[in-house]
Amino acid sequence: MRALAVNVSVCSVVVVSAGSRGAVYINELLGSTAADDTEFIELFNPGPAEVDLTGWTISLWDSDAGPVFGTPDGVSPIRLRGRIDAGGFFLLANKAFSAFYDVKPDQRFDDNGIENSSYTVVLKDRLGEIVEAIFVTDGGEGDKANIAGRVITPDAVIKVDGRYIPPGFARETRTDGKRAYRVLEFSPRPAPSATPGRPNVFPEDDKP
Ligand SMILES: [Ca+2]
Ligand SMILES: [Ca+2]
Repeated sequence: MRALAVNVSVCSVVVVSAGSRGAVYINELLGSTAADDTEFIELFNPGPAEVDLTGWTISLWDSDAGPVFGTPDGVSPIRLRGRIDAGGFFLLANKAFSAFYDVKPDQRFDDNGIENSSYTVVLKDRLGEIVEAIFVTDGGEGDKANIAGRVITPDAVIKVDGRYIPPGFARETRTDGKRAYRVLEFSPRPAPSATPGRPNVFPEDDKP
């Protein structure tokens, strides 16, 4: 029991690792779509050097108030395998993804790997330090960002109007370091604004 207590203590110290920030981040995620869920997670490396993702993980924590709070979602943690180029993308996707997108993912995860209710997605580096944590919520009362049930302050909250779970999100590229996200579409499939494996597109990018 003592060892468990120590582990929990260590986990509670770091919310965001300054040393890891900016190295690689979650650039886009689609977790809930019409019919079978087309799910993918896109990482982006804005840095000047290739990053070996071996040992990195993506964890998904149920964030709905109630008995399931703090339990891991189906495929969590996803242990990353491979490398991400400087200025490049790393794409994880489920099987349903292939029916709608003509791009081969770098890594697979199981279908229905991302739940369709409030969750916290956490990217950790090979040292186990948190790179970022994003809370995606349907606005349910008592839902909170967490890691294994420990409430955290996330780096970003993705929420539409509190009546349904955002289907997914895409991060805007900004030079001031601030975060901004666009919410992807639930329907039709594929989400028209989703850009798995390539730079995100925003409405202003479409203007002449
Ligand atoms: Ca899902
Ligand atoms: Ca993209």
